Amino acid sequence: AQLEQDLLGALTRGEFSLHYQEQFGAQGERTGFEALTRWTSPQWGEVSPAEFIPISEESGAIVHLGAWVLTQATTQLAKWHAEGLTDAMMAVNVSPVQFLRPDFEDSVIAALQRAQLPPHALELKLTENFVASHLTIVAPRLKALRSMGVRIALDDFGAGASVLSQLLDLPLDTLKIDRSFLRQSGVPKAHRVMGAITAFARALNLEVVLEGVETPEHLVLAHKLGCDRTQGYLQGRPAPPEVIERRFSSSS
Ligand code: G
Ligand code: G
Ligand code: NA
Repeated sequence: AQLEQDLLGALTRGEFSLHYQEQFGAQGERTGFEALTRWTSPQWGEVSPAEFIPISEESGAIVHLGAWVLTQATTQLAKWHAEGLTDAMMAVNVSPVQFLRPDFEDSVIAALQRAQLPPHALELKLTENFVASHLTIVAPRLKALRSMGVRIALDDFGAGASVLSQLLDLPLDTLKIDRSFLRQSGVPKAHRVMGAITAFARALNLEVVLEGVETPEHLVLAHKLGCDRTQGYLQGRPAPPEVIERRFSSSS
């Protein structure tokens, strides 16, 4: 309860920051970033989003936090575009509570306009579980966002409970394979399932992102599977923007 109280004021006290993790294409080129929220509390130290996101969903604080994340991440991307990374995309995690707000679409439009970014530079990440379990309310909203040009990614794919036929009519751009499959990547069955997921994605014309790439073997597997993008500790841990910038000035 104390943590929850603290969380409510944390945004105005400026205790949140964004880290960014790079994503790379099949040729090893940087395709963009995922924004990941960090909370550094004077009292609790570094609190994991796995802990504070669910709490802020319950209290409703996620609405303000989510809006702040969207603004920060698009502002940062615009800066990187201006510095020459003109094709880079930004993936942002969207919580169900945030997405279901009637003004969510407007907040996306506003963030893009403020940052003067093309809509396709922004990728909104929703979990498969959320989308599949709220299909009738989610589908029309996805259509509206997609018709603006914003990209939609289905996150943690394979860990949720969707019926595949439900996904056929959804306006999606990207499937992000759940990290749990890669953790079992020594298991032939897990390989075959990842192969099936990528084939499914291709049948729907979706890009595939493999997350949790931690070893050279994982990267080889991603290439064998034909994944369009990879993300993980092997290629770069999430880090503050100034650290990310040092990485790209040393690699170009
Ligand atoms: O960065 P880390 O792996 O610790 O994040 C843990 C979880 O928290 C991940 O599943 C990630 O998607 C989620 N997360 C991180 N930042 C945000 C955010 O800004 N909004 C939402 N809704 N989830 C986030
Ligand atoms: O599902 P999502 O993309 O939101 O997950 C992002 C989370 O995964 C972030 O919290 C990030 O810190 C974490 N992460 C990123 N790369 C790796 C990795 O290679 N291995 C593991 N175990 N976690 C990772
Ligand atoms: Na996630």
